[in-house]
Amino acid sequence: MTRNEELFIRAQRHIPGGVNSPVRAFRSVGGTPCFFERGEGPYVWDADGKRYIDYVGSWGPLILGHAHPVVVRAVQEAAARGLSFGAPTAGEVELAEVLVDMVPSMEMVRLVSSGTEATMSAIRLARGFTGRDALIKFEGCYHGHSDSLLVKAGSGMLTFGNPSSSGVPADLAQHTLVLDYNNAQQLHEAFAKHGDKIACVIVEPVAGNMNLIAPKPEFLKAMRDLCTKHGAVLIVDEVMTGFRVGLGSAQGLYGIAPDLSTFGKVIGGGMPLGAFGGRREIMQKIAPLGPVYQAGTLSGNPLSVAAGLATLALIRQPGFYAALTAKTRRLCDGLVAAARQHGVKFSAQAIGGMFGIYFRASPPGNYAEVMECDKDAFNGFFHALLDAGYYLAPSAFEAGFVSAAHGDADIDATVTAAQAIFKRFSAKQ
Ligand code: KE4
Repeated sequence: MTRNEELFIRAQRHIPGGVNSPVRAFRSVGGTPCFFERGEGPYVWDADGKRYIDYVGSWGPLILGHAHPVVVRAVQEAAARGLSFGAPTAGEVELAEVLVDMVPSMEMVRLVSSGTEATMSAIRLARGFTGRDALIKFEGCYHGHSDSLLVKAGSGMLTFGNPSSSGVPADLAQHTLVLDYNNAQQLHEAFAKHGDKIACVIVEPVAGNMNLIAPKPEFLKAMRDLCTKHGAVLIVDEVMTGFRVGLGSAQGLYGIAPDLSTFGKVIGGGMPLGAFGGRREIMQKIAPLGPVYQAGTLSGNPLSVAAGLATLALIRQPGFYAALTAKTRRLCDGLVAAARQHGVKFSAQAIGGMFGIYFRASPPGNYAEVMECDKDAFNGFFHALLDAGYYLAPSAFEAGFVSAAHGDADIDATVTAAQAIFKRFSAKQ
């Protein structure tokens, strides 16, 4: 029995599914999850001492790679001054100033401890600001696990949603309308029918939780125009895309001006940190200034703030995103060429430092097309790469991430390993 297997057996005794977040359990791909013990740069080592080149990076935060010395030192120095105060600190002021400077649409910002808290708070704020209850989200998009967001599409077109999780009250889910991603026409119809009830639209500006789906320009534009016309709040959820797809995040890349934005992952550099922010007239509704309550014991935690400030300083260095994007494209182009060489139906795309790989002839444009991807082929590919020492997200419905620490040699080794796997695939076809 391997140490990973032993740890997984022990873990399942006292932790539901043996994990503290479901996707880690490998249920989508099968097998025993990796228990990691150490990370450095693009590499992680599991409990059996096996090294992997990591393309998950803790689901996006580790844009600098694992254990970046500047980030680690910042956290160590902060820790030596005290772990938490439950009182304001200068670091939080500095981070707020940096975030407002890096995100032109944000005039004010509130720090929290996770992406879920950021989106949950932003939705409550939009409802408090507008006095309305309804919200629009899109099928396949994930914005964390607050109740109003664990909702699946209603039975009829443009009918309000039903819970997608046990424990979510139906009379809460009924305020959520779930539309198709990239379907501008449906957005127009939804606002025509419900416009005066809609508090907000929340969107992943690049979808990364149903694999990677690029937005259609007309989709984002329709969203912005309709929210403006009907007085709804546009929440752009940048928890995954924030400072991942570019220095200006997705809103800078696609030129969309949110009313509120949510952040997480990269801004904490691997430490627990989220944020929501936007127009001053909206943010002033948040307690203690306004009537919308929101709070958190560890909000703005000094160690998370130190990691965030160190990370955001390093990603602002000239050429950072050009290099990161080039590496991510090198990976995708190499994988596509290798698959084509062996006649395997496969496609891939890169947006900044995130990528999608698909066992489908071309990248999907919405949830229904994602479902056409060959999940079994992905699972076989995942495990073959894992055995060879390359760690992809353990689900066909997740995006992948490259860090600044990945070198061309790491990327090329990954492509070479994939080539051998595609060769075996084609031999079986
Ligand atoms: P957290 O509460 O997990 O920090 O953030 C929730 C969230 C919000 N918005 C977007 C766009 C997100 O991608 C996420 C979380 N992403 C998942 C990755 N699929 C986190 C991984 C997990 O759930 O373990």
